[in-house]
Amino acid sequence: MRYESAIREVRTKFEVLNAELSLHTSRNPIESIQSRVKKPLSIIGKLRRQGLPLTLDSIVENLNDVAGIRVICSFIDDIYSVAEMLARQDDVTVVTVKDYIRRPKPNGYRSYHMIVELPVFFSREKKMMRVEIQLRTVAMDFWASLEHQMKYKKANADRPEIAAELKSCAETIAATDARMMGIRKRIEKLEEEGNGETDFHKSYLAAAPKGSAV
Ligand code: 0O2
Repeated sequence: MRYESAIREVRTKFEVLNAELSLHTSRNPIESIQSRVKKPLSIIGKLRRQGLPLTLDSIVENLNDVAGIRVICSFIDDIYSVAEMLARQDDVTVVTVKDYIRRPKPNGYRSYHMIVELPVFFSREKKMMRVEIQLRTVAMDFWASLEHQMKYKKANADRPEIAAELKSCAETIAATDARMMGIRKRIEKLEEEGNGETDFHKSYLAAAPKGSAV
């Protein structure tokens, strides 16, 4: 319940940011938000692998990803914008950041990971809760979801030629992400240039005799 509450707090923060930014930019920087509380069996497995005690205190102390939230953004720069806006909020402490976008994993995995800590107020107490946030674009999510399915369900997914093919797909997707952001920026620039000419200026230009210095 505590971890679900922490997820709710963080989700609301992202929803508020998305609502405000979509007013300013007429588009949604956040496409969707998914969340999960880690299943008890996965928690036990992780504690065992790390040789940690199987107690509630040990979970709270040692595991940062019991509450997980995945924020799917439209463009690469949206990831950095919303991550920075969250980090600036004064009830949020950033515990760690792993930037697998600037430094992708050797297999090609790209995402921006943050562990944040924030207060959650319950009936009798305030608890500082940790949440793992994964921010990625729609394209990065497409790759990670399919890679996860293939890797975890098939024994041969680690063969070098398959790993190389998956990595090559990740690179194609990253290049497409960068191009899509470039296209958006060009459109925004053109719009800005168009808006720079006020209606008054446009009609003045149209009315001015050819060759005059307006
Ligand atoms: P699930 O089921 O998604 O929760 P740590 O959690 O810090 O002990 P690690 O590996 O250092 O372990 O953390 P990291 O690098 O921040 O990655 C944690 C999560 O990122 C993983 O959670 C995945 O969700 C995702 N992830 C990391 N690497 C890959 C990858 O190569 N492919 C895919 N598809 N996802 C990845 P879990 O706990 O593995 O699983």
